[in-house]
Amino acid sequence: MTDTIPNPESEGPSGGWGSVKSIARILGDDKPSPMVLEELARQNKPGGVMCVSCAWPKPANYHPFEFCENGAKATISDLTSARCTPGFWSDHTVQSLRGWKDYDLEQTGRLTHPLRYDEASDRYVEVSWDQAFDDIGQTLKSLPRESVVFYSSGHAGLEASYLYALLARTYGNNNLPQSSNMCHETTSVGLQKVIGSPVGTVVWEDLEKADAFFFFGQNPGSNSPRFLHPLQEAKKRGAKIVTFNPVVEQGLVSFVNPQSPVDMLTGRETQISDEYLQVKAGGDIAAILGLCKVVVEADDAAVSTGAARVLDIAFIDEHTVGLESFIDLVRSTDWSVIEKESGLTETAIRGAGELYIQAERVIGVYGMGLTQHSQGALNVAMVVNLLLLRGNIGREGAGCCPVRGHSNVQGQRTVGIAEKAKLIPMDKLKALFDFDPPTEDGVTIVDAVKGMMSGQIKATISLGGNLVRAVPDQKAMEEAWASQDLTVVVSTKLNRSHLFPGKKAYILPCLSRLERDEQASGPQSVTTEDSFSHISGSVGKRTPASKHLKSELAIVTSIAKATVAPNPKLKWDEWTADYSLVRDLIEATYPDQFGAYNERMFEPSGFYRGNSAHDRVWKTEEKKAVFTTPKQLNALSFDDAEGRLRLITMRSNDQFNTTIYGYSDRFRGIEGTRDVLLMCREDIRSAGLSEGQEVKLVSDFNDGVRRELAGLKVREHNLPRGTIGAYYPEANVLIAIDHHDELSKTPASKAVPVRIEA
Ligand SMILES: Nc1nc2c(c(=O)[nH]1)N[C@H]1C(S)=C(S)[C@@H](COP(=O)(O)OP(=O)(O)OC[C@H]3O[C@@H](n4cnc5c(=O)[nH]c(N)nc54)[C@H](O)[C@@H]3O)O[C@H]1N2
Ligand SMILES: Nc1nc2c(c(=O)[nH]1)N[C@H]1C(S)=C(S)[C@@H](COP(=O)(O)OP(=O)(O)OC[C@H]3O[C@@H](n4cnc5c(=O)[nH]c(N)nc54)[C@H](O)[C@@H]3O)O[C@H]1N2
Ligand SMILES: [Mo]
Repeated sequence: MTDTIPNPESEGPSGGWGSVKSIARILGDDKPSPMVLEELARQNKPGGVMCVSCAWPKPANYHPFEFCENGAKATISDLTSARCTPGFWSDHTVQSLRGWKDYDLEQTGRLTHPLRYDEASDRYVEVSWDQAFDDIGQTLKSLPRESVVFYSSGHAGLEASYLYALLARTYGNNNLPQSSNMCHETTSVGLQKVIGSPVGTVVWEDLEKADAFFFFGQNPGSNSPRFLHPLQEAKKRGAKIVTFNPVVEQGLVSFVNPQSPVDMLTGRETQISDEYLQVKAGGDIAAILGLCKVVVEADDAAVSTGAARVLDIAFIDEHTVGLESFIDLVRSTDWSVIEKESGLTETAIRGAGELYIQAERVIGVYGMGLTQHSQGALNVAMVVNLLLLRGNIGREGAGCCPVRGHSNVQGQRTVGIAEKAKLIPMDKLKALFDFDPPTEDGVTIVDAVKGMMSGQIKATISLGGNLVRAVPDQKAMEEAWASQDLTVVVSTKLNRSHLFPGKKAYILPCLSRLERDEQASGPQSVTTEDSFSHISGSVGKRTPASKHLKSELAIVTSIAKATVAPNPKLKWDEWTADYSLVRDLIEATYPDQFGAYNERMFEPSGFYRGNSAHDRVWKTEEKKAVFTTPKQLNALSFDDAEGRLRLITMRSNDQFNTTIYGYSDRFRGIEGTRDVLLMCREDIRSAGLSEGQEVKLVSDFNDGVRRELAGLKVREHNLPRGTIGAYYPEANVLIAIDHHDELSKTPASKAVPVRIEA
């Protein structure tokens, strides 16, 4: 079916020469240091450096080059020779930079000195580290504890992250939201509810044994390209791949392995998806219900003829609750309703359902296409329903595979960066550090943004990230962020968040993980956790971009020393001198997961910290895996009013979140611009528009607030009717902060209700 999917826009298969050319272009125009290729060769191998881009696992049997196009871009971007020195500010005011694109800010290069915002000149000026920490500490001490937020983006290693969480708690709150609050918090909350584990259950060996992969709203070609290697292997041994995605993503259609000389010379493509179902945005609940209907119908037929059951009855009886009410809904829901809600035909869903039944071992993969919806957690629960029907969780070659974003986003949560107090072993912290940890829950990102808007949040420390640009309601957020008493952003590069300084504002420049981290006891290494819950050591070798940089860990402990009352148990200086002591603390806090941490951190593919659901131990309220009966058949919080469209906010192949490397989205055939509105031909025609026409998008959320994005050029794209696409983060101005997953508060960025104004 896939090979007939028209994708005329694409320049060809993902991977292949296109990928090599794309890296070469970045190498050419980003002025990398000469050591880039050597650095790439060390990537994701034992004793090497763990990629600064995404959280895809590191296989024990690694390739000679275990990196991908986007890992290479992230590496090159960190190793650029361009520098954003204090001198940059003699030519630019903060106000003037607000007109710059994200791409242009990124091109200014690595930050070199700590900076303080000077209101009189509207510029950042150089400041000494000591002065910065002193002022930050004084200000934090003067503020109500609950008014300060400690945000982190998922870059920093486990050691710095553990101490950052300790900083917040010894300061006096659990205000530790993270980038996953905009991302896989739906998984942390939704998956926990139904299988008792907040993270995926599969490990690398499962990829090698699976008979089928079902992809729901995850785009490996752009966002986790090394996933394409095990998928290629899977196809070679006859495994099937089925994709549900409104957009025809090239990486899920075909792949040429850029690291296979034979494939590259012959242009030999591997077809990836056997079935590609272009579900409507927000239509997965109905689509998966349809798959379940195929399974249940086949099982009913087997029962009536006395053939072997299609449901895994032994597993269901022993391990699950809730099947009956779910099956009642499956039986009573008409195909016509499923077709209408999903936008797919019964025939297409039946074809996919047959592949599900034929496969003995199935992995369900998902990403932002499921999590970023009003009913994102229900989407996740539906994937679990499908897997549970045939015992596809906690068994070799099967399981649930949420693909995580930032390189250490999952790990930061593991070691204590969490706003939910019940997730933290507070008794351990109390015993280890002799203080009374705060017991009240902290804020999520949505709460934090609303708190800034209402004036209740007065200061934010950001360990990485670009919060102002990443959150919904971005225009209002810019004002709200700048109204705070203090903003501190620990960064490698200039970004838009820096351009809305609080009354006091600091930019604290840090080392990249690629760089040598020298402390009093010698060179340090750090650790990160990947999507499969494996922990790997990472050794930075490159010369730091500036001699004034500090490590993230050293910045965290310096803020802590300036802020938190002295306590002999809080040995911030000793920990900074030797990170292995911090790993001992992590082990003492989480002994079941981090045993022999320092000894095991350089094991090939990292060490596994375990996962209960992987072993069919269900830490849910019911002590079983839970079938969820969906209360609605789409993932939306609005209906299809006349003229209302569902906007997907998308990533290009030339960006990492708010970092824009360039203007080439070659898989989708979009070059030289990001100001596009993707629509199918029928939608263009029925809206009375034509290709190339400039339009304005306006929000159609039910709160009456005017939100708009102008200057988008209409472009025909292969999409289901009623589903349109524009790029993130540019489109974030259109999303209401109150439009989020009901359970986890993850912003609903994949079906934003909008209208078009010509
Ligand atoms: N190169 C690169 N790599 C990255 C990132 C990056 O920006 N660039 N970001 C990193 C981060 S933080 C994350 S979280 C991950 C994100 O990686 P992904 O989870 O892949 O996220 P997206 O690309 O936002 O969306 C995934 C897919 O969902 C589809 N989709 C949209 N709406 C729906 C829907 O309603 N149903 C279904 N079934 N599909 C839908 C989109 O078409 C898209 O193909 O990638 C990480 N890796
Ligand atoms: N509309 C819409 N909004 C979205 C999404 C979407 O799909 N659609 N996706 C959401 C998702 S999945 C996520 S994860 C968030 C991302 O939100 P964030 O994590 O806040 O944003 P990033 O763009 O990843 O942050 C980039 C900045 O991090 C800094 N940085 C880079 N490397 C390092 C480092 O090693 N250390 C430190 N300290 N700083 C570093 C640089 O200064 C860079 O400018 O956005 C979310 N927002
Ligand atoms: Mo993410």
